[in-house]
Amino acid sequence: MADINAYVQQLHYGMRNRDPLILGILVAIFVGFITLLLLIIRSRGKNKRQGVLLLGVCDAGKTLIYSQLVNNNYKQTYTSVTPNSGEYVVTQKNKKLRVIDLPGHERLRGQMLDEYKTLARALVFVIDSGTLQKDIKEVAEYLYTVLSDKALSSQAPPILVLCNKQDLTLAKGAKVVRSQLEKEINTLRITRAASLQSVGDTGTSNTSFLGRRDKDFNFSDLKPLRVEFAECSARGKDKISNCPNLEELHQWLSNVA
Ligand SMILES: Nc1nc2c(ncn2[C@@H]2O[C@H](COP(=O)(O)OP(=O)(O)OP(=O)(O)O)[C@@H](O)[C@H]2O)c(=O)[nH]1
Ligand SMILES: *[C@@H]1O[C@H](CO)[C@@H](O)[C@H](O)[C@H]1NC(C)=O
Ligand SMILES: *[C@@H]1O[C@H](CO)[C@@H](O)[C@H](O)[C@H]1NC(C)=O
Ligand SMILES: [Mg+2]
Repeated sequence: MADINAYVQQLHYGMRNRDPLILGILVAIFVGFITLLLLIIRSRGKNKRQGVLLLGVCDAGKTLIYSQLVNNNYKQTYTSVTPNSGEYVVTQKNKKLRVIDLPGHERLRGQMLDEYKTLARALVFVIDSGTLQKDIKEVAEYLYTVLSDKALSSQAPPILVLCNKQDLTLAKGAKVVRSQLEKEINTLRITRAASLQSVGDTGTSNTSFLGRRDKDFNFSDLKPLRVEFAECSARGKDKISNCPNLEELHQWLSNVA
């Protein structure tokens, strides 16, 4: 009993003696705690963007892909005039993404992209691989617009060029699509740069040249932007052919989630 009393007294004495030290430790812990809290809040803010934008020209298959991803069903689609937005859950990571299907109509897509780009965590640029030959100009111009968008390139969302409609017999594979797009964008960037010069670029729009000036255009040279390619068929299920369905897209989405 006496032992304990002595011990408690000793403890009291020691405490009083170490008061400044303990205060210092408490302040340090407090400051560390606040810093940690701020860091957590900041990283939360960065991860807030959940939007996966489905982009592409008319009839590429965006709405059908959206329907497969969000509602898990196949349905008849019609030219969209309004965006669709729905939840997609990446089960392996227990994370949610918001898939946003934007209309591809020439008159709407620019304004829609401006409206939704701040939400973009990732972009999926959908291509009709069956009619690319015919549509290459329009497709390349839209992709060029997306890739050279200042706000987007500062956010640097990962981009997937999705070569849809692989079930069609004349569909081009991802490799061919990539090289055709590179060729088309290569000429496009020259004509765009030239037209800006002839207009007498006012200097307000510091034209950023896509890729490297000393080389032909290559998707690998887009520095902060990472552009990948994949194949899919939004209609793959009812075909006997062993063309890919949406597996590559699911895999990519789980990587960016
Ligand atoms: N064969 C085939 N047809 C497809 C595939 N994906 C979409 N389609 C068809 O292509 C047409 C256009 O598909 P949508 O999903 O409406 O195209 P969209 O990109 O939403 O077009 P907009 O809304 O006008 O921008 C529809 O008739 C679809 O059934 C595919 O993988 N294979
Ligand atoms: C933008 O313009 C400045 C000076 O006008 C130049 O130094 C810079 O390299 C330009 N940036 C790009 C991306 O061309
Ligand atoms: C594009 O760049 C990559 C990596 O630098 C290279 O492997 C590929 O061959 C290039 N493509 C063309 C068409 O030059
Ligand atoms: Mg649509």
